[in-house]
Amino acid sequence: MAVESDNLETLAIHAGQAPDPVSGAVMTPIVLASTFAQEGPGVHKGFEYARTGNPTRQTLERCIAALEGAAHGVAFGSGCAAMTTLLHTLRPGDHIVASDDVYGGSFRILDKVMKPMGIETTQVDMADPARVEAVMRDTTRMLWIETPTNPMLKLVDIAAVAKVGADRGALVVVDNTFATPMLQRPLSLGAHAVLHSTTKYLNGHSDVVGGVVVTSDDALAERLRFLQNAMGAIPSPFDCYLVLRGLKTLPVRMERHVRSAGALAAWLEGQPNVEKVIYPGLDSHPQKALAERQMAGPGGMISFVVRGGLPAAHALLATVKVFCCAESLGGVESLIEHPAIMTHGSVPADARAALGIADGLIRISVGLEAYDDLQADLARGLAAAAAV
Ligand code: P1T
Repeated sequence: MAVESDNLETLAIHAGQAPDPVSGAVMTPIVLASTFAQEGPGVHKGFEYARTGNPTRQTLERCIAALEGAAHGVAFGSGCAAMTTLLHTLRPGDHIVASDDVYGGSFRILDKVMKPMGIETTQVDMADPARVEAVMRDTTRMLWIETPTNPMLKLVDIAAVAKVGADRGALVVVDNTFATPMLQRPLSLGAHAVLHSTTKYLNGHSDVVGGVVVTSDDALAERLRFLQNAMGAIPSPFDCYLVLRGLKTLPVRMERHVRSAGALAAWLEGQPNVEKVIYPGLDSHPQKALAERQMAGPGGMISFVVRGGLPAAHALLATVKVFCCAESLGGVESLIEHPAIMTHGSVPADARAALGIADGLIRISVGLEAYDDLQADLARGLAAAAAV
């Protein structure tokens, strides 16, 4: 029997899972078989061929769906695979309205994959829902919301923008990768579907690339399952197992990520060669009130601008040791990166400039190391940057 609960801490450990009926194993088995025996043609235990369905994957899909309060989950081989498959529910001639500041790879899919297929996207600062409404067309079929955005940590009022989309019959999708269901549950605010790069906080240990889409819309879920099987961008059973394992500690990890990030953001704001700190929990963040209303915590990501531009940024990145210079986020270890060169290099320079992705902009993913070590590491990095 599966454990039932309304508490995310319990669901993260038990949702979709029960001791293995054959062996009693308390952890979900990794089922590697690519095909499943059928008693006769079409007579089977619910699994036929492993692209179509796999027990380890199904358990993961059910667990993440439960955490987001969704009826269905569909897992993929990466966040980008999840996005590309979801976008294939659209048809040529359809139009998307997306947040202006999205992960560089998400922009690349919209601009270099979907646009040549006749699916155009208009990007807009969604801080004001009226701006979303103003760019919607008769052909707008999807709103693509990222909140907090990557890397500028802008927020979107999900309930307000979802209403604009739903009133016009558009599917409202939220990329909830930065917040996780621990901090924000978009379906309860009116979104129709939620996407995650499970590579990040959900797995949490920087050893899996994966993605998922969850929804309570039965027809959308059926179409996504069809596309998951037909297009085939599935995750491996081992990766599904690792994400399931990571999910069990998501609630406690997020608590620590938020606590350390909040303290570091406040400390960074007091440093003389830091020009600006962007963190939704700071009074200086223009949408702090929205963060408090919409999120259970401001998250574990901080962006800041170091004085001295590119040379100073290079010196900082070369000096830090606890923070590892690498793309990605959401792992137990702290990461630091330079969005203009790294994660958002695929965004055109003029668009980056308009968003504020400057040469001095640094993004950090605050990990679970001792807080004092994190602060001391950044202090050394900032001293090196000041000396350039
Ligand atoms: O890397 P992948 O699992 O394919 O996920 C893509 C993706 C989707 N959505 C958001 C908000 C993301 O941040 C990402 C991936 N982002 C990084 C690799 C990064 O360093 O920002």
